[in-house]
This record gives sequence, C-alpha cells and structure tokens, in this order.
Amino acid sequence: MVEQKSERRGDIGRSSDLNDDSHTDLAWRNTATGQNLLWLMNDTQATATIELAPINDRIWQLSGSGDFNNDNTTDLLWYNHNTGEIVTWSLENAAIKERAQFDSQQTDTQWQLQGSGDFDGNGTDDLLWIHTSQNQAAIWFMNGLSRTQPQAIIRQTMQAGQNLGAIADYNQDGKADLTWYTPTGQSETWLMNGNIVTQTLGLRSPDTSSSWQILG
Ligand SMILES: [Ca+2]
Ligand SMILES: [Ca+2]
Ligand SMILES: [Ca+2]
Ligand SMILES: [Ca+2]
Repeated sequence: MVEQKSERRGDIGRSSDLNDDSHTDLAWRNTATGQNLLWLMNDTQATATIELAPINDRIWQLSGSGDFNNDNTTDLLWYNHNTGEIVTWSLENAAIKERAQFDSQQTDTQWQLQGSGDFDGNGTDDLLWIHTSQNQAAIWFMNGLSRTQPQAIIRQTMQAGQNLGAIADYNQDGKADLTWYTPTGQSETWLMNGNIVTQTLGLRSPDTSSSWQILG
C-alpha cells in the first residue's frame, strides 16, 4: 500500500489491484472536492477512469486497501480520525459492491490509520497505525473488521522525519514488512514478524536530492 501525490493539489492516491486482473491500479481521493476516482491500469497506462461515490466530508481519509470481507477482492479502507470510524468499500469489477463499518473506538486522534497488510501471515489483513508525535507505530491484528487482540506497539521507533513509504512483503515470507523514507533520501526497511522487527535494512535513494519518493 502506497501513497502518491499528484500534481493537482489535494489529490492523494493509493495503489492496489482494484478489478482483479493482476494489474496494479490507483485509487485517488481529491481532498479539496471530496471526489473519488479509480484509474484502472495496464502497467504504466491508465485504461479507464471510474468515478466512485464522493465523500464530501473531507475528514475522511483514504487510508489503505486490503481484503476485509474475505471474498478475495480488494476493499478500500476509509478512516475518520474525528470519530474513529472505519469504513470499507468492497469492490467488484471496480464498482462498490458492499459497504461495512467498524467503530475503532480510537480516542487518541494522534494515532492515525496509515494502511494495512498481513503482518502475522495468517491470511487476514491487519491495520497499521502511526502516532504522529511519538514516532511510534502499532499494529491491530484483525479478522475482517474485528480486532483479535489489543493494540501491538512495534518496539522500534522511527527516526524523526521518517514517513511510511510502503507496506509490502519484501522477503516473501508471507508477512508484510515496512519501508520508511526521509525527505533527505534515506530509506529503511523493517522486516517484520507480527509486531517484531526482525531485521533493519538501510538503503539510499537514487541520488541525494529530495525529489525522489517511494511509489511502491
Ligand atoms: Ca487491476
Ligand atoms: Ca474484499
Ligand atoms: Ca493477519
Ligand atoms: Ca516479509
């Protein structure tokens, strides 16, 4: 799960396969207008643009994607950090098939839902939260939209200025890992086993300019 920013102010994109053709697509939310769009992609070409229902309340963030209703299709994950509500849109053929809602009861608004991945490798997607001022991350282990255990803090702190670059399984052990980047071109990958960091790998971006961002 990756966040991308377009040149149009307010557009924030998330990538994943949204129509089950094995090509990674992009979901866009325009945070200025509340519009939501899908770009269905064939590698680097957008083959179709599909408009989904708008969400006019701009507090709602497109926070990630995953399969939360166990039908093997990707669902979009929305978060309202004022109320703690989480909503998923289950997609079929790039249209909304089903909506589901979960009250996270997250009362500390500094914990922000940042994405999802299967961190313990049990076949269900879990939620990644980042605390905006403590440089801490935490995982909620999930079964669909139900938590299966209390919040699991990751016992390693991010460096100041590190941002989430991607959630992906880099060592192909079936468990999601994390990549962080800084505006100065440093990136770091944490290989994960649940909420335990088993290895930290440092990388540098292609050059030291600040214009490189991880896209996936
Ligand atoms: Ca696709
Ligand atoms: Ca699904
Ligand atoms: Ca899991
Ligand atoms: Ca892994």
